[in-house]
Amino acid sequence: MTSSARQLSYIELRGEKDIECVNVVVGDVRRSLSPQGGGTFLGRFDERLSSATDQVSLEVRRRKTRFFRPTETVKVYSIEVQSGSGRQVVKKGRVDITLEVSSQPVSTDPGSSLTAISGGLKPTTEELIAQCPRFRILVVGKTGAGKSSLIDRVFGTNTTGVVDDRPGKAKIEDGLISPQNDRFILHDSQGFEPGEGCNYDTVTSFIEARKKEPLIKDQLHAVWFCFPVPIIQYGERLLEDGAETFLKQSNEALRNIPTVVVFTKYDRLITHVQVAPDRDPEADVEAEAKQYLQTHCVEPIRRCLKDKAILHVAVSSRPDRQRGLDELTKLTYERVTESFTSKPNSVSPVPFAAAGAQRVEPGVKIKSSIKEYWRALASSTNFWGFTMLDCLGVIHADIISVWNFYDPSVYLSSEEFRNLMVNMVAKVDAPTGSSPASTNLTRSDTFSG
Ligand SMILES: Nc1nc2c(ncn2[C@@H]2O[C@H](COP(=O)(O)OP(=O)(O)OP(=O)(O)O)[C@@H](O)[C@H]2O)c(=O)[nH]1
Ligand SMILES: [Mg+2]
Repeated sequence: MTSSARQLSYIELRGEKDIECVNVVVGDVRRSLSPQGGGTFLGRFDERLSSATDQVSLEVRRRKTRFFRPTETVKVYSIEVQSGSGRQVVKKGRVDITLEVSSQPVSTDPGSSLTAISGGLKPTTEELIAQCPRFRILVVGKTGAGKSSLIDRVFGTNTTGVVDDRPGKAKIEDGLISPQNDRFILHDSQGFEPGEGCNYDTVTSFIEARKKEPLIKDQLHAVWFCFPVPIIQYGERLLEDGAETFLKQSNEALRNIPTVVVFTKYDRLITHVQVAPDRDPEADVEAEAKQYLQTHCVEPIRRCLKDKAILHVAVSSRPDRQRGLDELTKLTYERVTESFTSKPNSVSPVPFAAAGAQRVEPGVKIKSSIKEYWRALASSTNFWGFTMLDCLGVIHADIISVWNFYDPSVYLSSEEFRNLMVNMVAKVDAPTGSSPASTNLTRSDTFSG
């Protein structure tokens, strides 16, 4: 079946010479524009515009300069595409953007986007990714709570340098896809100041609206509530007035959405306990910190939520502290699996997206890839009758999508890398006189559980 849809066919950005790279994001698709020199970047493609918003975002990464810009920055420009087809020129500060939109017939067959890798054999992960291409997470917390630092540690991104010039409502509603890891969408309540009632209302309405989305890929998959561990002796407080009201109000809205309370900057508490003047040098620092956390963080939140059990974890985003991040990833994955898995012993798209997006916990990836995915594969007849090359191609595609390595030049998915892998297997495994490409698998060659 076919219908007509608008497609972005051409985009060009003219800016300054310090622009390092430009990504265009249309709906769930991100592409890099090719550099033309002199601050000009362009791309020709046939991405269908997202019908919900008809919005295109451009992420512009600028180099550091010795004096004026000590770190790299990423700025996000959002463009509302005008109705109809044709050329549209937009000026954003010192950047000129040209878009060309055309009307094209498109197939409405739901299976048509799945490309067979070879001989009709499809990567098993492709269908899961088509149903839920990204893990959608909302991170809530006051300004400076450590939200961006936490996201960067868990997802291997660089959001702390991002300057987002979109208005507050768009920031939370549209979400942000990182150029370093496009397997998750971040909805960040950034700039949440204590007492900003309307900002809290924006977040609650956003949560409610996402609950009504019919497709799981558009729903919220997890929420992290970030509270920096307060050092009471310094006069710091866990719950500002607005935050307490918001926590109570959002509790109802968050029912059935995997939510974890994250106590951030835990390293500050450890240091505080270590240097306390009257402390017994033999006492266990971790045990004291845990007790403090229970009294000053967990209990107040539990009281605020009228004794409702809360999932919580203390983390630090400092490079030498990993443990809390592993725990947070595992806890989130488990809750997401409970909430979004309908059939036992099956791989569901949302937990699969959660496992793929994170970059701290190999165990979660292994659980998602080996325990469920490989077991499903072993009990299927997927590989029966296909050549070794077809099968390797599929396994290769699946492994890359599960592990979500940072691979900006897309080398791991290239033909070159695939050939390298096939040749390696040929040397190790092929019987004399046969090539892996031509060896057909029989049922007994398939994997056994
Ligand atoms: N000691 C310590 N400092 C941290 C930690 N995480 C973040 N910080 C520092 O806290 C400050 C704020 O961190 P961000 O990650 O930008 O906080 P944010 O919540 O994203 O803030 P907004 O974007 O303004 O809403 C920065 O100076 C970080 O270096 C942590 O785990 N430990
Ligand atoms: Mg931030």
